[in-house]
Amino acid sequence: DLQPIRRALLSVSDKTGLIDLGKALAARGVELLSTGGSASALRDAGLEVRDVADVTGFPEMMDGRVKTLHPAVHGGLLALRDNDTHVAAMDEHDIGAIDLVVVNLYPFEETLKRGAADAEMIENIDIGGPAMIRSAAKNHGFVNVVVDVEDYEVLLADLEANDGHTTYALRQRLAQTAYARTAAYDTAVSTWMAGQLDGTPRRQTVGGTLAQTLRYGENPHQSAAFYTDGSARPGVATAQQHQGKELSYNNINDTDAAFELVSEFDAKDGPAVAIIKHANPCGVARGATLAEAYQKAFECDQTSAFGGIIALNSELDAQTAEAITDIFTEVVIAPSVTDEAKAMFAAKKNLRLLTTGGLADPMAVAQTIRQVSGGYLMQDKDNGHIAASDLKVVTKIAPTEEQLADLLFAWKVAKHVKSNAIVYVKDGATVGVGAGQMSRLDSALIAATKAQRMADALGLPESLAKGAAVASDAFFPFADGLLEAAAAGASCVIQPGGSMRDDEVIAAADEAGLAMVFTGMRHFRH
Ligand code: 93A
Repeated sequence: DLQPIRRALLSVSDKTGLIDLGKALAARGVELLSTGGSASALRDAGLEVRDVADVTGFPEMMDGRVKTLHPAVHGGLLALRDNDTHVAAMDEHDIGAIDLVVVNLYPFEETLKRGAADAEMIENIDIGGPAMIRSAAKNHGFVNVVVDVEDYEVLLADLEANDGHTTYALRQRLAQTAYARTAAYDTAVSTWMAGQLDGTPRRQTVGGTLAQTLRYGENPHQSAAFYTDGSARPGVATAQQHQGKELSYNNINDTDAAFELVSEFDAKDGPAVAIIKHANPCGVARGATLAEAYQKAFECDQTSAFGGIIALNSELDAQTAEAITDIFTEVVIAPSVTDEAKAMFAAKKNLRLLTTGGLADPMAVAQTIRQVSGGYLMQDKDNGHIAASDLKVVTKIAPTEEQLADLLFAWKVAKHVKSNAIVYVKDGATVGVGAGQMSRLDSALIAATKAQRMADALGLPESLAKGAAVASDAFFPFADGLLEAAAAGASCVIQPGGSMRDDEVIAAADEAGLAMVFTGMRHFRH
C-alpha cells in the first residue's frame, strides 16, 4: 500500500509553512505545481514551480474563480493508477498524475469574523479548493491530501520513513480529515446564508471545526472536544482568553449559559451580572454600578456562587474585579476589561478571564442542536422577547411600574433557567431561583426556601420573597404553585397563561391580592 509522491499541487491561502514544505518536497525530487499567489511565494523562495495555468492550458480567470477546475487537474487526481482504462485516458489526454494536493481554503470563517460585507463573503467561498480536496480524498488509495498546516510535518515524516512513499494508513487518515474540513466549510457557508434568509424555511446542517480537544467531558471518564461552527457572534466560542488554564467541558457549557443570560440585559439600561452554576443562574442583578450589580447577584445565593461562572454585560472594572476575587470563581466573561482590573486578576492564576468584544444579540436567529440516540434534534434558538406592551393584566389589580420592571426582569431570567423554572425578583435582583424540578410546585417551594435562606444569610427579619415579583416559565397547571408564591409573600406574577384552569389560577391570585400578567409565550428550557 505504499505509493510514491512524484508530483504535488500546492494551493494555499494561509501560506504558513509553505516554503519549508516546498523545499522538503523539492529536495525529494517532487515536481511542484501551484496557483498564483502560492506559486509566487514558492518562486520567491528560489524554488522551481510549474504554474497550474501551464498544466491546464488556461489562464487563471474571472478573478481567480476558475484556476484549478480543469480535467488536467481533476483527471490527474482521480485516475486510478492501477486501472488500464484510466491510465489510457491519462495518456490520450496528456494528463499527468498528481500524487499530493496541499490546499487550505479561502478564509471564509475568518472573513466572517471580520464582519465583511456580503460581496466579500461571496468571493471567499472557495470552489476549486474543496473540489481538489474531495477528488484527492476520494482517490486516497493513491493520492495524499493535506488541509492542515500541522499535517505538513506528519506527511514529511511518512515520506522519510518510507523512502519517498506514503502509507495507506496515512492517506486514509488524511482523506478523513479532508472531508471533515469540507463539511465544516460548507456548514459555515450554509449557516451564514441561513442568517441572510428572513423567515424562509432553512435546511440546516450539523457540522463544525475542531477548536480544542478537551481534557475530559462532563466526567473524567468521558473524552470530549469543542467544535466551532464558524459563526462570528460574541460568545464563549469566539471569546479571547486572557489568563487561567484551559476551559473544561463544563466551564464552556456554563460560560455559554452565563453570557447568553447576561446578554438579555442591554448595557444601555445599566450594568447587569449573572452568576451561573451547573448551567442555572444562582444570582442575576442589575445595579447602579457593575460592582453593585455583582454584589446583589452574589447575595442571592452566596453558597452556590462559590466556584461559579460570572458574566457581565459591561466592561469589567477594578472595583468589580476586587469584589469578584473575594471568593473562588472559575470563569469571568465580559465584553471588555480595564487594564487595572486585568492586573488585579493576574494575581489569581486559576481564574479564567474571557472577553467577547460585545454582547450576544438575544433576538438573533440561530439554531440549537441536541443529540439523541441515532440522530439530532434541531430547533430555532429561543429568541422570544416580551415587552411591557405584550403583557395582559388578568387580575383585578395591575402591577405598579416598579413591579412591572421586576416582572420583566424575572421573565428574562426565567427564560434561562431549566424548567420547571420559578424566579423571585426584588428591586432588579433575583432573590430565589427554583430550577429543573419535575413539578412546578417543587420549583416554587425551592425558590421560596432560597429567598428565606438569603434573608437569613443577610440577617434580615423577613423573607426576601416578601413583596417579590415571581416569574414562571410556563403556565401554572393548578393554583397550588401560585398559592405557594402567595404564601411566601410574593406581590405579583408573570406567566404565559393558557392553562385549562386559568380561571381557577386567576381567581386564586385575586383572592390572594396578587397582580398577575400573562405573556402568551412560554420559555421551556430542558
Ligand atoms: O476561486 S476558486 O474557487 N477557484 C479555483 O479554481 C481555485 N483553485 C484553488 N479558488 C481556488 N483555489 C483556492 O485558491 C485554494 O483553495 C486556495 O485557498 C487559494 C490559493 O490561491 P493562491 O495560490 O493564488 O494564493
